[in-house]
Amino acid sequence: MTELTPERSRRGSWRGLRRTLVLGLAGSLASAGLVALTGPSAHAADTLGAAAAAKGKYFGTALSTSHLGESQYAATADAEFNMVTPENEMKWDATEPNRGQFNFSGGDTIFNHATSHGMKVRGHTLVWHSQLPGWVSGISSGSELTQVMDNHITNVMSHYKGKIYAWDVVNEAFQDGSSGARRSSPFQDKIGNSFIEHAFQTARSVDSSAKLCYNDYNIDGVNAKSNAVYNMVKDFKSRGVPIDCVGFQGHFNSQSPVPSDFQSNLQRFVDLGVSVQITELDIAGSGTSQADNYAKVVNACLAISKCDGITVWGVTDKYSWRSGDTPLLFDGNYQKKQAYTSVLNALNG
Ligand code: 9MR
Repeated sequence: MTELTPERSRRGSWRGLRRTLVLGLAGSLASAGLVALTGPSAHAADTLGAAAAAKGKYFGTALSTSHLGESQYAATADAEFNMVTPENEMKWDATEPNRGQFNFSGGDTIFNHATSHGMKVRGHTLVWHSQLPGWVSGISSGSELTQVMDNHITNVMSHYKGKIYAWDVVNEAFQDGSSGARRSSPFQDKIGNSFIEHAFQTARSVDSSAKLCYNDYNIDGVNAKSNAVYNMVKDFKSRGVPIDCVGFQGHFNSQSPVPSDFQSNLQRFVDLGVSVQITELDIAGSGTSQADNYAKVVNACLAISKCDGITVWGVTDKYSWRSGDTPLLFDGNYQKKQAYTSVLNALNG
């Protein structure tokens, strides 16, 4: 029960007086036809998830089972975010370490934690050349690998059927640099270009309720790699290959800063008929420059109605995959950084 201290009481009566004055003034202006009388202005949300939700978006984090037992880690995640991506637990090496033997223990731990705290889950990731068990890369026949890929997608998606907000169906299939070519991978090399659309078709047939995303990094501005992804999405849309979203990972540092054409690049993908999501945001740096860069990303997403939301790639700097860059919103002691305030203000703006 809240005690009414003299201080609270004073603030209370000042608030009451101020409210009377403001309403009185607004009422006179309204009757004079000078302003429209609207309801009380919305209270600014005080968590990232709530602020994003007020704008029709989500704000998520990657979570790892390695740290869930640390109370501040879990408490910070639970308080601030409304979407979760398992950082490693739904990848191939975790879910099918041996052929046909599926293991959902880590994925389920993250899924259950998230959903029991009111957060949704992005599935990450079904087909990726990395964190891929040796038995998969050892398959030499394209038709056998296609069957194995289909079986993997089918089992993992069936386990979570109807419960996942969006799946990163295929991750990082294009090369960096100026070629715009597909990256060499077991899937690309043995199945060929068709592996991506095949994966999306299988995914749709297993769980039609999840949004299906293609996810990649270094595609945040217009460049050869993002052009290649753009052309793939355009082609998929023209041929009816099921794709709903493109994930822009958003790993930024001084060599790859937030590009000035970030928003227009997102927009050109939206114009193809997909939504866009910022899926693994982290920005190297500190202080005002880091905070400003975060605000740029948030403002770009806010400006695009079909930008579904933003996920940062971890809760605290100390557990970031690149902790030396201090790229996240909470420091190693779970204190809110300047970047946190900048994101919250942008979301509330
Ligand atoms: O953050 C993840 C880290 O814990 C893993 O060791 C690493 C292994 O590849 O993957 C990291 O997450 C990656 C994500 O799954 C895909 N995009 C790049 C991310 C950072 O490497």
